[in-house]
Amino acid sequence: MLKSFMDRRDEERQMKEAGRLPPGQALTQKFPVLHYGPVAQIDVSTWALSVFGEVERELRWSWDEFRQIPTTTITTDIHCVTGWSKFDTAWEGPLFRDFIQLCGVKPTAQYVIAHAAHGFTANLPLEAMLEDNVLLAWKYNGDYLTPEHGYPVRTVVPQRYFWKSAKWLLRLEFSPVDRPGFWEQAGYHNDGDPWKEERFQRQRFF
Ligand SMILES: Nc1nc2c(c(=O)[nH]1)N[C@H]1C(S)=C(S)[C@@H](COP(=O)(O)O)O[C@H]1N2
Ligand SMILES: [Mo]
Repeated sequence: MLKSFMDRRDEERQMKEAGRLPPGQALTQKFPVLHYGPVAQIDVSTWALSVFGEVERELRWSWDEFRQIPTTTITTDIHCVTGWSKFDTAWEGPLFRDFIQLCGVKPTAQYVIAHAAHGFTANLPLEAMLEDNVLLAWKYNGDYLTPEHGYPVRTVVPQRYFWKSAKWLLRLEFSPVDRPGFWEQAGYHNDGDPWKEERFQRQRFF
């Protein structure tokens, strides 16, 4: 008990010294599960991922088709707005910026809105999604995602608080205008950069 407590604190100190712990965050060695509502139970025999909006081709991939797309594996740190950071997590899936070559993005596309099960949405500028480590992940640590972590597919956007990484992904919308997603409408910051501690929207007092 005492030992694992010390290990966590040691690792946290190391990460802090290495400049990898954003302000106001604490290191966790667990993998907390966080979402609104029940865990989505997705049947991959009927699941599909589709893209729509400002794209050249509105396409749709079944689970079998989706797994044929070449993948990239990244190891990255993730930061939840509730205060935990988890280090060196390994995800695999198509890199978002490779993936969009398949559907072609029109110059009018400025924002990407990820639509997930139960009506969950998360919005980001297209530019943020084009970073070299944004994935449509379907593996974590070499295995399929577990239902509670987003099976079969989730977005992983390491540069932002983890609420921007939508579990149980169903559709990707390319939009000319921004539209706040689920947590953004609930008062979370529209950008969610953990290094700037963009947790909540500025309160309006009067
Ligand atoms: N579909 C969906 N995705 C979601 C959420 C959600 O409520 N629904 N919550 C987000 C939040 S707030 C966090 S911190 C991460 C947590 O991912 P994890 O449960 O795999 O740790 O999922 C994000 N993705
Ligand atoms: Mo979160």
